[in-house]
Amino acid sequence: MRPLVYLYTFVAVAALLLWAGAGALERADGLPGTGAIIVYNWGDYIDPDVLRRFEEETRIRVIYQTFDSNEAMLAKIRQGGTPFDVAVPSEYTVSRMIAEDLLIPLDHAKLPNLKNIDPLFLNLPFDPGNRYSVPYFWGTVGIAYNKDALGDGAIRGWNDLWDPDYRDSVLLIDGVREVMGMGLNSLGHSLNDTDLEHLTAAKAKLDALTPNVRAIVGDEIKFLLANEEAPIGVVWSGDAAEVIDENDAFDYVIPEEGTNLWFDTFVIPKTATNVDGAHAFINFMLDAEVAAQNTEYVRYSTPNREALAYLPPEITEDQRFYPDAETLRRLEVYRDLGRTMLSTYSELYLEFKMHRK
Ligand code: N2P
Repeated sequence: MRPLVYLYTFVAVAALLLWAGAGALERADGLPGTGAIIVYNWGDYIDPDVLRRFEEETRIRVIYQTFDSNEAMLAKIRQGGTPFDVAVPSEYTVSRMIAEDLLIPLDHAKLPNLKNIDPLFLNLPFDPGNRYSVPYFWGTVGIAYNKDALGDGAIRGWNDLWDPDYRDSVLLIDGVREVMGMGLNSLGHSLNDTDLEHLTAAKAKLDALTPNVRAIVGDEIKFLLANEEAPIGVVWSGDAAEVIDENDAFDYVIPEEGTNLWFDTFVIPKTATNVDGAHAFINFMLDAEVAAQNTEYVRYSTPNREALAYLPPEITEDQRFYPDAETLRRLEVYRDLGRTMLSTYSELYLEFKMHRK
């Protein structure tokens, strides 16, 4: 071949390779042809490596957005501006979303990994037959405290937090049901109480906690505790597990007066534009080995029975995060109290938050 022909051939082959390479990149990016899904999840609630694996294995790109409360998530989905394909409400918000016709029924044929979920977590009253939701993580609301600072066993229940010794010592997770629930439980009332007198009393009780409240915060609560910015935190269980991993001065207590047992779930909102992609994502997350990897990262409790085999016993046998049946029996699951009652809760909670000293 003449040199010029070499050159042409070289240029042609190089162009072809570039073109093919760009195509591959595009696919890896999940651009044309392969689709994308928009996942709406709580902050700090997935192993980024799991997301990467999903994208690699399915060629479906994940656009990922986060929220920090059921109420914020619900408002955004109601409003309908973003075409979310998957969302992660807790049980009482699943009920609300079903009632408001915001969800697409799941196609169980596309979720073969549902068989991995412990039947204990299936068919719960908020969604009989799991028509709309499948379990992701579960946990409790409780108290993380620094036993070196306060003394081992210093905290047993909600009412310990009102001790005048704990001035400026308590961080609260910013959640309306969580904080109002603490007020209600501390008075011996139900977390689902709708008696206005009880709710007002709970709010007054919270006001009395104000001198001890250092701050009301979001996901950063775990870093603040682990860094010993405060010795006490009202937190979700998995956040406490992470704090303890970071700082072994901490312990986690399920309050003796009772507390909330919650279940977070995957749903497909009616805003979805890629329903098949959403099912593929949920089914991937239900895979035993994926769920185990995700559980080790996120530190919440997994409802995936098959995943337990992949997890170290230090995790699965820790009664603080996998409490026994007897403990579970004295816990309460939030019920959907309806829009009006939730507004009442929110108003009282807001008043408590705003009028702190
Ligand atoms: C994760 C939040 C846990 C959700 N940052 C509690 N339902």
